Amino acid sequence: MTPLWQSTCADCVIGVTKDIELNTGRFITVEGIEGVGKSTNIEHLSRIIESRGFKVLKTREPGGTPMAERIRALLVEHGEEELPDIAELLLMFAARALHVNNVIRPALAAGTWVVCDRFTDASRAYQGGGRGIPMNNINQLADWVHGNLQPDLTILLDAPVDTGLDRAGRRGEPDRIEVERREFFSRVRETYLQLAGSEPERFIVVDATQDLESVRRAVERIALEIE
Ligand code: ATM
Repeated sequence: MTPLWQSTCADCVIGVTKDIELNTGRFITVEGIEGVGKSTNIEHLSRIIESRGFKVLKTREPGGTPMAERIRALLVEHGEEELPDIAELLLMFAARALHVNNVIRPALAAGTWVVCDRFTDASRAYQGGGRGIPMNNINQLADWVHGNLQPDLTILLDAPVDTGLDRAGRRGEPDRIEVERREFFSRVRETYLQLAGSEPERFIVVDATQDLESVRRAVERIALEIE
């Protein structure tokens, strides 16, 4: 059987996107620094969308396919050698290329809504803002890997770094990225907020310092309103 993504990509390459868009699911990404409650709210968001009668695929980055999950392990483990920033960025995009082609595009083409825990905005925030890699290099990779696929909606769960790190710190041993210093996560958060400010039509920023029930209700309203 021909995988769906082949025909989808072929159609996109020749620029016939309008009709396809009418038949595809929505691509929703959820972003934020550690400890802002992404996992819980992704569960809630997905349940509400399902209750509206849509099929939902929950997935995550880096990861989401068997090989991309193996790349994720390389990225988060404390490995036996130093991982240069450029290698970190390229591995993120290698995992993303697998995920976009093998999972996200086929799901959207089949009418499934995709709810993804992090996507390219995380590369902009962590590798761009956090590590200092120029944004135009990241955007070039983004164009190359998924030029004609952008999230329809990005929910940014935002909280001050101390709040996030404090909550995340209670979850056990930090991985290779989580051990970064507070200033690193401040730059990540600032970059997320700048991205949200520069694309207000795509981003919704949710104040994740509110009590859990208020955040949950905010996410619920969003899930009920997405067209
Ligand atoms: P989660 O633990 O939130 O699933 O993500 C793993 C790490 O990958 C996370 N680290 N911290 N803190 C953020 C990081 N990450 C990037 O640095 N760039 C990316 O493009 C993505 C998708 C994730």
